[in-house]
Amino acid sequence: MKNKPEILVITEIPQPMITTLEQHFVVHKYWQQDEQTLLRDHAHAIRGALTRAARGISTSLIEQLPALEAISGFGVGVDATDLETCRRRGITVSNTPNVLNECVADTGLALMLAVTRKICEADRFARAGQWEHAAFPGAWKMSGKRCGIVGMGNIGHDVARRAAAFNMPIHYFSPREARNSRWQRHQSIVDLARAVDFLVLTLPGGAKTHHVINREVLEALGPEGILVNIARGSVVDTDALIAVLQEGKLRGAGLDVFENEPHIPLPLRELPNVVLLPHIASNTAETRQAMADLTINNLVSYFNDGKMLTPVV
Ligand code: 8YV
Repeated sequence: MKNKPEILVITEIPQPMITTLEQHFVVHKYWQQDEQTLLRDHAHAIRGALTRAARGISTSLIEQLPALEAISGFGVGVDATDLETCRRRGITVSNTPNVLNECVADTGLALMLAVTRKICEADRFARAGQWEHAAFPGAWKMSGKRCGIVGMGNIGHDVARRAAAFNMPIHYFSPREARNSRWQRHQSIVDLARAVDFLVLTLPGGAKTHHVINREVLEALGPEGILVNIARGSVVDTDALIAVLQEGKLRGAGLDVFENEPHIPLPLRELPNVVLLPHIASNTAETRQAMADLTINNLVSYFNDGKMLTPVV
């Protein structure tokens, strides 16, 4: 193809994605190059960008790319990119909705089970040969307990359907009504936390939801409550979470996301009743392939037909 559009790939992505992108675009690898040289030589020609959802693209970089028209995000979250600036500049932004719902919801259920049944602790116990000396202390039952979901979007619905199969009554807090009228909606997150045993977070990140899971919510969830975060680290006040866990005011937590990824505070890593994952909810071969295809197809579609397939802005 003549005159391939130039794009900037912000974060390291798998080589097969680069190979496919290079069939359609001139690809600049931001993470591999000296920023000043790259911007001096190519800033005026770069029309597209590709980034991971959790990383986004900084406002200062957007401002240094005067020809930028389209940003394709690998992931569903768009909280790490300044959408207002994009709107003002007329830059189209897309994400990869829906293709990851099932895997993210599966991870939510995996964390709920792992914390309540102490799966990771039991695994450490078995590996260490401790079973030869003593029986593993008991855990707790999950089936039939009340499941609370914060953010009843598509992922929230998939968590609810799975939890319902465990005979768990479904409660939720969300700006929009759930598709199932048997699920009970609450007026605030604190009310929801008071009414449930599990609080599963599937709400978007960003300024509006920053630290909505605060000490008051965690204390309302109570000493038999379990927090599961498969949303964004920013929605939880991590210091408050650590404090309530240390004070025995919460039974446990299952966390796939953190405020300052990839750094996880030492006190969290030292708590036995916490299961920690390195942001892997969507990380299966099948889902990552679907996300990669959609991320690339959004850019190809924009530059061929003037429209992204799944635009957010
Ligand atoms: C990905 C995510 O792990 O979809 C999102 O918003 O955070 C995740 O699915 C991430 O985008 C890949 O780095």
